[in-house]
Amino acid sequence: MKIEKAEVVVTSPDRNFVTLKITTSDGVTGLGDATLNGRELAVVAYLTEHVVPLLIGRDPHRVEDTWQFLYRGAYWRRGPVTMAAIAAVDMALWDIKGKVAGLPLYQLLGGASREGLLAYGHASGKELPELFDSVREHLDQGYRAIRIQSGVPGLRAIYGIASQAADAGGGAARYDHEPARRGALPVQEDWDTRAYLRHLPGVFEAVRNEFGPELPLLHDGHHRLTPIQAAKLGKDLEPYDLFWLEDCTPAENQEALRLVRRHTTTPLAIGEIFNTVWDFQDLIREQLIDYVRGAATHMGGITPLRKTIEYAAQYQIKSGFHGPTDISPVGMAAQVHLGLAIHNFGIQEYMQHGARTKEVFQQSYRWENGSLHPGDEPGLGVELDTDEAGRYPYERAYLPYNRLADGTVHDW
Ligand code: GCO
Ligand code: MG
Repeated sequence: MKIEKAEVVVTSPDRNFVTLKITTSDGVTGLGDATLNGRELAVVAYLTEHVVPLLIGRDPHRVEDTWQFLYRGAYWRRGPVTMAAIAAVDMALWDIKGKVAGLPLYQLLGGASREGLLAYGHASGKELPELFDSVREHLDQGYRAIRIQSGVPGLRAIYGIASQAADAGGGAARYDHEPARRGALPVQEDWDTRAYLRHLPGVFEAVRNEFGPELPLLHDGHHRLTPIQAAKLGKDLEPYDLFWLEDCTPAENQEALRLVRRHTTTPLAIGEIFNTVWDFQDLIREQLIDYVRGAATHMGGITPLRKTIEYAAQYQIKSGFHGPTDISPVGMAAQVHLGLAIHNFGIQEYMQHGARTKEVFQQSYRWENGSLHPGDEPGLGVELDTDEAGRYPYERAYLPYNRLADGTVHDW
C-alpha cells in the first residue's frame, strides 16, 4: 500500500479549518487537522508546496519514520506552521492505520483506561448575573467542570467574554466564546492588570457561594501577567480551590513559573501555544506545571503529544489538551482517543463546534453526561464531506490584540 494522493481542504463553515486528506493506493483515506488560527493559509502553502510532494509513494504505515523524515528532513525545526503541517500528516496516517486494522485509534494506543473523559466548557459574563446564567446553561448541557471568565469593570472588551465579543461584532453567541473575528483587520481589545487582579478573586468567591464547593472551576489568565502578578493571583485564588489557573504568564520565559510556584499551591496549566516536546521538557522535569495544555494539532500530531504526556506521567503531571473551536473535529477526535488511552488523563477542554461544522465533519465522538467518548469507528472516526466543505470558502479572520490605556501593545 502506498500514499497515492494528499489534498489540502480549506473550509469555513462557522470558522476556518485546514484539513489534510490522504488517500492510499487501496482507497483508504485518512484525515489530519492543520488549523492555525489567524494564520491558516501559511500552513496550506507549507503543506501544498513542500509536504504533499514528499508524501506521494510513501508507505502510509510508517508513522514514526514519516514524522522524523518531515521534522528532521526540513532542517528548520519547530514553529507553529511547520508543526501544524506535520501534525496533519501524523493524524492522517494514524487514521489510515486504524481503518486498515479495523480498530478505533484508542485501541491502537493501548485501549481504554477509563469509561469517558471529563470535559470542561467556557462560561463567561460581563457581570455576575450574566456569568451565573452562563454557568447554569453549561450545567444544563451536562458539563461537570467549568471555566470562569469575567468582564472587568472599566474594560470594554477582554479575552474570553462571549457577550463582549458579540457586542464588538464578533458574531459569537452570548455564552460561547469564539475569539477569531472575520474581517480585514484584527479587533483591538483593552487591558488593565491591576483592575483584573482586584476584581477576579471576588468573582470566584461569588461563584463558589452560588454553586458550592464541589464544581471544578478553571480560569485562563491568557499570558497577561508578570511572574509576581501571577504569584499574587494564584495566592488570592487559593480559597476558591481552582482545578487550574491556565497560562498565568507568557510561556516564552519558563523560569517565571519557578517564581510562581514558590508562592502558590493553585494548580497550573500551560502550553497551548507550545509546538514541541522540548517546550515542555523543563516544565515537566522541574514539576513547574500540573497539566499539559498541548494540542495534537499544534505539537506535530498524536505521536509527539503522546511522548510528551507519557513523560509527564513520570511526575504525576496530567493532560489538559487544548480544545477550543479552532481545533477542528479531526484534531479533537485525535485528542479524545489519546485521552481515553493514557493513564494520566486530567481533563479535556470541550468547546462545541457549530451546526455547519458538524455537517462538514461527521464526527463519531460522543458527548454524554458531561463526558466525551471517541466512539468505536475505525481510525479517528471523523469523515469530511468535501461537497459540504466546498460550500464554505476561506474567510479572512484574525484573533484580536490588546492595548493598555496608554496605547502600549500588551499580550493578548
Ligand atoms: C483556550 C484558549 C483559546 C485561544 C484560542 C486562540 O484556553 O481555549 O486560550 O481560547 O485563545 O485557541 O486560537
Ligand atoms: Mg487558553
